[in-house]
Amino acid sequence: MSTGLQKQTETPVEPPRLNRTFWSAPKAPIRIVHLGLGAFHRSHQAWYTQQAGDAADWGIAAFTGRSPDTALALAEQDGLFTLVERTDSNDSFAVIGSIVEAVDGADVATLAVLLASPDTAVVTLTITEAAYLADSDGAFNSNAPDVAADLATLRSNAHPTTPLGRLVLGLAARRAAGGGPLAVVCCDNLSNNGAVARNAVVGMAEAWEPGLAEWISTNTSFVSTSVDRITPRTTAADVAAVEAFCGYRDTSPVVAEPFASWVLSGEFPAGRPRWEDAGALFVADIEPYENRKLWLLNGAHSLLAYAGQLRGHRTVAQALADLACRHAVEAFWDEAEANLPARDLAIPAYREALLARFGNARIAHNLSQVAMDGTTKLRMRAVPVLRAERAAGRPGSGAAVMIAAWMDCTARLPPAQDPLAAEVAAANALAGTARIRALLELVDAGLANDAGAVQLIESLTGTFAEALPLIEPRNRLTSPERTQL
Ligand code: CS2
Repeated sequence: MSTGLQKQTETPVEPPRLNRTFWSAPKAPIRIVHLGLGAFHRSHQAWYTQQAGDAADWGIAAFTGRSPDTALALAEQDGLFTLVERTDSNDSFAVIGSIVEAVDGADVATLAVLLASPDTAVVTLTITEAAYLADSDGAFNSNAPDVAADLATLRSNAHPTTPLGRLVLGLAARRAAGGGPLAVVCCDNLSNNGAVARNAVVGMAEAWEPGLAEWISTNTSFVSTSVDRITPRTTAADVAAVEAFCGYRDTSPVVAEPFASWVLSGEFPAGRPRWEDAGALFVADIEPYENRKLWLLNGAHSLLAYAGQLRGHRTVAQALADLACRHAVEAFWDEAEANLPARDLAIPAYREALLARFGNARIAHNLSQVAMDGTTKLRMRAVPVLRAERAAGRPGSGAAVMIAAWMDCTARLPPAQDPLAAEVAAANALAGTARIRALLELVDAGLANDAGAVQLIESLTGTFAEALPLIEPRNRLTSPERTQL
């Protein structure tokens, strides 16, 4: 018997692509230009800008770095993306609309037009630590090969390829157009990052056209910041989770921990969003905040990255769960803490919070990602603590073991991305103490001349093999003691 019903061929309904119907606020005018459109910019500065009470006045034009992919993907979503805030038990989802234009970084002509505009008041940067081409003392290295290549393009009126060269060209357009003063806000994990950015931008301009360097020095405020929000790389599973929960397809969501912090110090001659509405802190003296974050968070991250990979772990949470790594982190923290001013920094609570943040196993933060650019990162994360400990007459083993573990990784794991990768490989062709000294020289020339430091680091290589290392933290408090502080 026929039912009279035809069998339907079911075609799965494609969810719509994330678009403005999911985010109804009008586009804010472009007043911020960002260089380095990656996941961290989106989970941090874009989020802060969206939370500001005057967000409607502050749109971001964000330029990618080497690869245009994120710009191309976001442009198809009108700049919109989903921020997934991930706790250790659940996810929450929010659309972020503060990026109103996502642009391929190679489009230097658009960058120049935007920087020339007097409407643009702020330039934010997340171009990676290595991109500032700084020596270990933060001075601009005008002999770096990238600088020579960019200077040649600038001189021949072609488009530079490094973020520094592009920024300098944009600032030249601003000077020519009379666009007026503005603020450059460095959001990379470097100590004294405003000064490092100033040295780099003014140094590059000086080598091209000294008059421009002078204009930049007078008209650009280089704001120093300490930025913080753990933001792992987005995975295919994250894309699927957004689709399942939100009912639209977003090819470029960002996952981050709920915690966020932004401490800033400096002038904004053409204004800025009210980032303080979202919890940003404006301070006169940023150094203690920078050091607290760079040493305790980033330092521990690098230590976990090298020690953890040597012990076969893949993520920060996995490494922290290994007592060998955990003890090394606590010992390093004891040393770092001894060199931080105790007042106002609430270091015991900060450490306790870090353990919880690192321990969030739902944030799959890959150690291999943290391990990249080791020569630059160790300079900010291990060297200052090691130097301070040695100056105080203590060995500094907690910081030294981070450098030793990095050295072991360079020899035992596939080569990681590093601005000095060729030099690292050449140093590894040496043996014994000569190898240790040559590798240390790439991180800090001064320490490489300290025979005691070289010997200490050499003695700590091999720490993270199979057996538990014998590093015991000095003043380790138990969790209940810490929470009471
Ligand atoms: C990490 C940072 O990859 C790294 O070097 O240490 O990206 C870290 O996750 C952020 O600074 C957290 O704010």
